[in-house]
Amino acid sequence: MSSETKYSVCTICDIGCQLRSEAEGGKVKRVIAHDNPMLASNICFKGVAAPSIHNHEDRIRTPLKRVGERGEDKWEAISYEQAMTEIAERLKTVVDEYGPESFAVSTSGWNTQTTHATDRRFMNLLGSPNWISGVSLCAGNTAAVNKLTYGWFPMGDFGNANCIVLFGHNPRKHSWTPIYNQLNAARKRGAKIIVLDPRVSDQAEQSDLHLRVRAGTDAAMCLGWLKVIFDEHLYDEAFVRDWCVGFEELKARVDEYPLDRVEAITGVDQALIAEAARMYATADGAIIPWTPITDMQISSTSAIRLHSILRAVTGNLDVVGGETLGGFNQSYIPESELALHQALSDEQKAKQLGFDDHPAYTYRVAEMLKDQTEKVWGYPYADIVMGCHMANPSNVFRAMATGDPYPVKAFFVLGNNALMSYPNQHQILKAMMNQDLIVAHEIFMTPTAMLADYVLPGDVFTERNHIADSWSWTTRLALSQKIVEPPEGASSTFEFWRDLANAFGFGEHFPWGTLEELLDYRLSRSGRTFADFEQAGYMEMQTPEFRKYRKTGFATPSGKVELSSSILDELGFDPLPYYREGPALSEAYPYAVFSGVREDPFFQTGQRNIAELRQRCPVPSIFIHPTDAEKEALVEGDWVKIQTAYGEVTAKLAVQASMKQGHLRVPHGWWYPELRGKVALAGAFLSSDAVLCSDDDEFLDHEQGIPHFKGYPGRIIKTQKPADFESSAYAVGS
Ligand SMILES: Nc1nc2c(c(=O)[nH]1)N[C@H]1C(S)=C(S)[C@@H](COP(=O)(O)OP(=O)(O)OC[C@H]3O[C@@H](n4cnc5c(=O)[nH]c(N)nc54)[C@H](O)[C@@H]3O)O[C@H]1N2
Ligand SMILES: Nc1nc2c(c(=O)[nH]1)N[C@H]1C(S)=C(S)[C@@H](COP(=O)(O)OP(=O)(O)OC[C@H]3O[C@@H](n4cnc5c(=O)[nH]c(N)nc54)[C@H](O)[C@@H]3O)O[C@H]1N2
Ligand code: SF4
Ligand SMILES: [Mo]
Repeated sequence: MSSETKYSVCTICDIGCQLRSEAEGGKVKRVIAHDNPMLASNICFKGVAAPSIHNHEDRIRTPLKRVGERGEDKWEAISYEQAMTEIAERLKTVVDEYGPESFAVSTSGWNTQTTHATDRRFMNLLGSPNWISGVSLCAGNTAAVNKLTYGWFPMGDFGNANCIVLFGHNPRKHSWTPIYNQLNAARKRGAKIIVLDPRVSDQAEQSDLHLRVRAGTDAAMCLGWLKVIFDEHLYDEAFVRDWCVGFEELKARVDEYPLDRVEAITGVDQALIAEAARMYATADGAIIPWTPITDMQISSTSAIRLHSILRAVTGNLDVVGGETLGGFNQSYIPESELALHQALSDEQKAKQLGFDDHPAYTYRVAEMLKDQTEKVWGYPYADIVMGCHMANPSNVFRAMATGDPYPVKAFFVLGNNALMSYPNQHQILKAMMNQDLIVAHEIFMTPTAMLADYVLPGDVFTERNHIADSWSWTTRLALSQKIVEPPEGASSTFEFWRDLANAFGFGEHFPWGTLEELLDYRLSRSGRTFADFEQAGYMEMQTPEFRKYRKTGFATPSGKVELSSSILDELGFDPLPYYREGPALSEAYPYAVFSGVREDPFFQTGQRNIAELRQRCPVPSIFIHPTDAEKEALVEGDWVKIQTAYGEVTAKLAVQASMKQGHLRVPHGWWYPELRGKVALAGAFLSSDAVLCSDDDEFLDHEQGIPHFKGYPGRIIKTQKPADFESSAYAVGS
């Protein structure tokens, strides 16, 4: 049997490692390291398991139509053509009755990368602004908030930085592997690493300084750092004078956070706070890499803005060893253009759910930044990490559930387990039960897909050609080659949107017959085709032009770095960063519960059905500090429930000295594929963090409306191992 090897960009998690895949006899056999030594050092468990995922017997291989009640998980197999005809007809009925804004889409990051913004393109032509994504909680929202300060989302120069600050972010061998490698290389070079984490995480263990912050208090910590930096004149006075606005106002705000106050809020000794601030501010080249931890907490907008302010005032913006403002890759048409945001009228943009309540990443801000973005970066809309100009998920699910402020009656979900991937899972279920039409585009039958009317099988990264462009965050373009054929009934997300567009009479805007033609189009301004790109190599990047702002200014309304945000001011929010306390702990709910610490063998809600991965982590765990365990009369291995005022989840107890006292860690993403047919929605409500976390106002960041997943009130009680688990193949012996 002949075997071959091709370049792949792994899309199992969002970091997109460059690897190679081997196929034999029309099947993927192995995923192996890249041949470039810079890219070859290691592959995580999940990447190695790609052939088991791609060839898995549970993969959906043919379009399915619901025959039972919604959520009953009963299906008939139909053809792709029948599915698309019926979906188009039913969507037209909804749009005719309720208007285009009654159509919402939820999608995700890398796994649906072959969409090439055709989803936004379709929605913008149709007239719906109600697109949401998991990136509203992860990097997409950071990008949007960074733009408020200096008009772009920078990438840290790990290769040259002399100090790296990790706010919770904990890359390790099987999580964010390429960043883990970069951190190891930096440490070897002598770069200092500061970690802020309630736990003694893997990165904290090896850090130069570890600040054990109380969960959810990162914004207060940053204000404390600025207090030290301003009081001790550790900032770049020339840059602040020439390129920043709002310094005096910011300084006055920072003066409200003396270190004794910051110590009281964060639980970190003030001498250590000052030492860390000095280490960061005096390093010759320092970075604060993006972190999801500040993307999911009550003061998120302030915390993200504070990171961007720290970068700017310490002179680390757009310099070697600092944070690069890369701009678009000029040889690849960006998603920002493909999305056709201009096609959506102002009237429809203003209907975007969240536009009034929580506008920071909606079209409302995008419109305010449009002229300057075009002037500086060449395009009016900068879709960085997909996350800009989107609706607020909680507002969308409320509208779906209740019709407030208007009905949303059709919901398409592509490569995203939406039921479990936002706060308030109870409301999401209610929302989905109230739909006239749900379509899921998936590779496995997830709890979300079980709630659909139609499930369309997706392809995977070994089955399609692609050029990954790092979502315009950097200028890197990476080659990913098809090595095997997708299942016969499968479609790429691009084909799905193109075919739907044809059914709606928008075909002229989707003139690409194949993905390769679309890739040719995206490369056309550099006079190349996909075949040329494949021939030339596997990766290219543009050399950054540092301090471009000296020629163009920043892409903000003032053209400067806005320490005080004119946009937040105009929207009626506090223009300066502040700290807000999350929902209060109480006698009934005395612990601060946080989601996070991803399990090594899985990506988010996925892969619980992949035996070689599940064996590494058969059941979910809740972490507790030994002192708290003793107080609660609990021991390692007990089955426990975390309860909040909103719900409860069950998992096994792990007593860990590395935990911070007073905190409980709840895992994200657990459902039980093996309980399909035995427990409703395959146990999606048994152990999911989204059951515990509310989206009531006191849980939501004001400006973005994102939930507080980092330190909400809960309690822990002992329970029995759920009876259903006894029959679970993976729970044996656990
Ligand atoms: N409650 C809660 N919600 C969260 C988080 C949390 O901690 N708690 N974390 C947030 C974070 S950090 C992130 S990054 C997001 C992640 O949210 P998602 O990126 O949606 O992550 P997954 O849960 O892995 O869901 C992806 C789905 O895509 C399917 N899939 C995989 N490959 C393909 C493909 O090639 N084509 C198609 N069509 N489908 C595919 C998988 O089977 C899986 O069901 O969730 C966010 N939401
Ligand atoms: N194997 C594997 N790897 C993954 C993923 C996966 O699902 N599986 N998911 C990927 C994705 S999409 C993401 S977003 C990342 C997430 O990965 P990371 O960025 O590493 O984040 P987490 O693992 O959620 O949590 C990291 C640390 O944050 C600490 N922490 C909790 N609350 C707070 C807080 O309020 N403040 C501070 N400063 N620290 C806090 C926790 O104690 C924990 O040690 O992992 C990526 N890598
Ligand atoms: S870290 Fe693992 S799962 Fe993520 S892209 Fe790399 S190989 Fe794939
Ligand atoms: Mo994430």
